[in-house]
Amino acid sequence: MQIRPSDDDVLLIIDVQNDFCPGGALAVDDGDAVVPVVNRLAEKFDHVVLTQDWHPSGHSSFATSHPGSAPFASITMPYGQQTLWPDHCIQGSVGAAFHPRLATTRAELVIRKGFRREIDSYSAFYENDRKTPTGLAGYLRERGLRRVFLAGLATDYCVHYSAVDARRLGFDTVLVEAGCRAIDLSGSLDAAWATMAEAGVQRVGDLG
Ligand code: VGL
Ligand code: ZN
Repeated sequence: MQIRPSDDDVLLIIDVQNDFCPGGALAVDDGDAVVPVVNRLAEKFDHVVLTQDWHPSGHSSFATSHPGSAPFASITMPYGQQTLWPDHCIQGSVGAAFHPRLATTRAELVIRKGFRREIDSYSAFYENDRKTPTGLAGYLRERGLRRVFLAGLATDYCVHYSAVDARRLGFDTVLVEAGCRAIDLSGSLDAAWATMAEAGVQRVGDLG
């Protein structure tokens, strides 16, 4: 599919960080394969925004913060269900840094998320209560950006939540599959595709 990004399009690159790449604390299979793809995509856009998962140590999404709970278990938090993860993307750590080959220089904005100990934030737009904004929607609107293209890690978590919220906020939303890889925890990828389709997220293989 050929899409010609216009000057009110933005590429939102989600969480291309060392901990989500092979060898990292929460490695996504083949996660580093997205790096050349998103670098190529970024060349096509006038506007590029990056997100960075950015947790304090002892974050409430870490299994280690819940004695007796294992990584990848699900628990009930005041804001709803939360999957527990291995400790990852600790503020200032090498794991939280962008992949060394990610081209970051053209990014206009880096939005950090998950920095409050008591709540996780998968989406670039809202924390996991789905109510507390990160400020990204206001930024995009004030800049006149209307259509959001997404790529990055992981398809079924942070990319998925960001895409659904972008639609909910009224942005045209396109997910570029070649630039994404998934965690796929007990059917999470199929569920994510279904939820995104229902929300009106457009899915394209790549941008020609
Ligand atoms: C992510 C789980 C925990 C992601 C971040 O970037 O998809 N997944 N934190
Ligand atoms: Zn995280």
